[in-house]
Amino acid sequence: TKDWNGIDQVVLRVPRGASARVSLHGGQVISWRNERGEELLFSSSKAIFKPPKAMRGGIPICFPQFGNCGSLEQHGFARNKMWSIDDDPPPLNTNDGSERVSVNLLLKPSEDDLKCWPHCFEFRLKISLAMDGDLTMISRVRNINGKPYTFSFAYHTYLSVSDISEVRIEGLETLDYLDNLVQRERFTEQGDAVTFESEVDRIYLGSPNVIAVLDHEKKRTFVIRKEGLPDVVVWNPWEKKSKSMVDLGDDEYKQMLCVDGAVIEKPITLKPGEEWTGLLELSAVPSTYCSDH
Ligand code: TA6
Repeated sequence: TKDWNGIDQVVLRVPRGASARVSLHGGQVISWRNERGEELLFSSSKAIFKPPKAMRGGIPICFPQFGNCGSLEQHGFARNKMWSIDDDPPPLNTNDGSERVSVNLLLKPSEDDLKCWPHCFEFRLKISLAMDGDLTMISRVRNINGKPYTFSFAYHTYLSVSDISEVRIEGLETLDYLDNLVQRERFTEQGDAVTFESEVDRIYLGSPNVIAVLDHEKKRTFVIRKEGLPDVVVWNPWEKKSKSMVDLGDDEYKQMLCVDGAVIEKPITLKPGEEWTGLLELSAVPSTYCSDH
């Protein structure tokens, strides 16, 4: 379909008239709605929609580099590329058989890409919407018989929350994290949950495969299940940083929280013919969480 900018989008809808749907622009999920048609991902009201530049929000794919401590642009080039529909995806052995609608996308390096990152890769991305509205993303990166190469990766997931000061993350307690606000110095999480009173920009290391993000006002819990993604990025820019971002409304930091399944501390190295898989499953369930504020 074409959207308001006349930009090609893929929209996945569950059959039988329910309102659950996922919209994609290139390899970026830009909208995920539940069966009541509620939007579950954050999109900035000031997003700059200049394809293929990633818009601020949804779930941009950070590949082959997370952050800016490498030779490539911030978060790598994959999120700024137009992907193609993959008509003939190789079979996946992770399909649990449950009924879902899916689209398969493919990204291969262009001549330009090979100039800045000279590695032969095929990146296959399968995005699925289950009947109950759960969103699954499966990334498969294969080294197509080039020399070995190393990459880092993240599903840069902007969750929509009602009020960041009433949100808590469970599942990261006692973990070590690298704090991007102090040159990635290493700390250990002391709290019984991660809560938010100021800017947070951390990479939690060696996390469990299930993380919960509890939104008090909406009485909603995001359950994040992941495989092959040992690290979790947690980011909220808060007020001061937001004001310096042209593509984020001044107060919008209150309605967003990035919780990214990622591989950063120990990047992946693929030998010729090897393949890496990173699976992320998001669900949004009603919760009776009441903040202790
Ligand atoms: O940790 C997440 C992060 O690296 C933050 O430092 C912030 O830069 C965020 O990603 C957004 O990056 P972007 O390039 O999308 O503005």
